[in-house]
Amino acid sequence: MNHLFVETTNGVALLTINRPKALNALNEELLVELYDTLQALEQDAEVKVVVLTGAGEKAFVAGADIAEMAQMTPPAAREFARRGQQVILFIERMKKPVIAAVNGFALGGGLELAMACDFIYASEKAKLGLPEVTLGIMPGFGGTQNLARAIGPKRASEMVFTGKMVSAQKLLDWGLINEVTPADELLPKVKETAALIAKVGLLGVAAAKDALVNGLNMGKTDGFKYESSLFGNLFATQDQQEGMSAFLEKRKPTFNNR
Ligand code: DAK
Repeated sequence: MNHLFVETTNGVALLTINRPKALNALNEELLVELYDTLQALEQDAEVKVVVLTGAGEKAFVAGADIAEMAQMTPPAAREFARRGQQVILFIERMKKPVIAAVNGFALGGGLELAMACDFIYASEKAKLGLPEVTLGIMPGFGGTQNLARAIGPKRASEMVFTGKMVSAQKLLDWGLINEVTPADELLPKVKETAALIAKVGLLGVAAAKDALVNGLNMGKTDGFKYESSLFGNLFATQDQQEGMSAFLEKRKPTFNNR
């Protein structure tokens, strides 16, 4: 792998996008590596939760690689879009939670990548935005959809139409970001939260993620039905037996994710 580092400790995989010279901009090779790596992490029984961050102090991801995009023919642009959407959709459907640790600029495809994650923690230095219109294009990795759902259509429209960057603190207030920390406390804080998730039953978390992600695209009645169906499925698992037995026997559960 040329552009990614992976380090797994106690069930938490730290996945670092490493192209700091280009502020971790997403080129096609990186998107392919990201997709392959996320697939491998989903299969890896040691991994319970993934933390996605950017290398260096300046950027999470400064967007799609503009130098590469500038040269693209229409077929190449279509292939690039397909690769990007594959990554975004995979994160949303992945059976393990993915937390974005936004350590700096998260722009364009970078913010879209962060928004595809289950939730976002950010450094107080981070600046986030969707500047695509300044390049004569528009967001294409789900940015309009996910931003409007997270902060409401009025604030999303202003951000998308102006392309301006917004501080992490403001996006915390608007509900896009869960927590803002000093830069050097970002990874420790995210890892602390990831460790809580790594301790619980992965099947329960995976089913809850499914309900949260897919339920948002349904009406409330269908969402409730979907939730109850996933809830019922968990009663065929060893983890449900173990979690409840452990509570009743006043001991800590040992989940085996089956
Ligand atoms: N692509 C390529 N290189 C980039 C880059 C990017 N997005 N962002 C930064 N770099 C490179 C710079 O060119 C520079 O390279 P050198 O000149 O040193 O070789 C190096 O990173 C450092 O950047 P700066 O010198 O510009 O650093 P500053 O601190 O002055 O400024 C900045 C930081 C983040 C404000 C600035 O770099 C900037 O504005 N970057 C571009 C941000 C941007 O516009 N991002 C959005 C890209 S468009 C699609 C779906 C999605 C997308 C496209 C298609 N389909 C489904 C079809 C996504 C589109 C985008 O993300």
